[in-house]
Amino acid sequence: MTTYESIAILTGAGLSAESGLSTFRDKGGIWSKYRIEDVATPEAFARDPRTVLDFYNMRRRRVLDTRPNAGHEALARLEAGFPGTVTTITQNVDPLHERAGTRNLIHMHGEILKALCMHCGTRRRWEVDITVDVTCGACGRTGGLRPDVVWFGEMPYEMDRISEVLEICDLFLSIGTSGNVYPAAGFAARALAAGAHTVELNLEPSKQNDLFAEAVHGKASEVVPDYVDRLLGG
Ligand code: BJW
Repeated sequence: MTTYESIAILTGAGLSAESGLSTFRDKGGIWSKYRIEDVATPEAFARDPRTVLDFYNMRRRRVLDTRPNAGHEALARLEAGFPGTVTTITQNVDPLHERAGTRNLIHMHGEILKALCMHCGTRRRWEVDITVDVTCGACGRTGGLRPDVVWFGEMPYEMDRISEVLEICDLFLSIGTSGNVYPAAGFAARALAAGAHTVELNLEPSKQNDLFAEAVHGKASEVVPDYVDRLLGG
């Protein structure tokens, strides 16, 4: 296999599916049970905070004892064993990359195990339910805590750092994402324009299918370890 120096990895909900966490747009996925407009916009939170908090409280409880699968573990092995730079950009709000051992990680859509205070901007670890009457431990004000996740219409985290990573990567891997949500859905095109070899590892062809020089379709727990073995094996 070609020698690379800088690998950028974009991951999505399909990587965590085999750990038992639902994807969004597959049959039976989260958006088949909830309307985006009701639970995943700042307007929904302003209108009906209890419904939005209940939705994330349920999902937070679910991730607390969820374990990474062979796909997450293979990516952590790649970061540890690859002689160049590996940066993992995840759209997932779950903690499974870090539980597997990945360290150079960007949570572009935030983290469900953190709370954000809308009054003072403090982000802190948060593993219990958030309710409308919780007081922020940093500023002492009540009613401003929300899950630290990025809703539609909000700016994803660390976009400047992501741009730098996409600009210098020579291999771009897109794993377990349908390619429906921007700006992440535009990363393959940006990496390709910067000269990277682009690869999709997904259950099925994504919306960006034609931007990938190489594609392997199958379960993340199988195709990711195989691809990482190829990269580390030289
Ligand atoms: C497997 C598998 C297995 C299954 N193995 N694979 C037009 C109109 C209005 C708005 C817009 C517009 N065009 C663009 C926008 C902006 C909007 C957007 O993209 N809308 C689209 C719907 C059109 N985007 C935003 O608002 C974003 N912010 C923004 O753009 O700010 C301005 C800006 C401008 C320029 C630069 C920078 C910023 C914010 C988006 C926030 C998304 N938030 C969510 C919720 C987060 C919190 C939570 O978890 O609840 O993020 S939505 C949801 O979708 C979640 C995910 O991270 C995201 C992506 O989903 P993902 O990961 O791709 O999952 P699925 O389910 O779609 O796909 C799973 C895939 O896995 C499938 O392909 C399966 O086949 C596969 N799979 N099992 C391998 N075992």
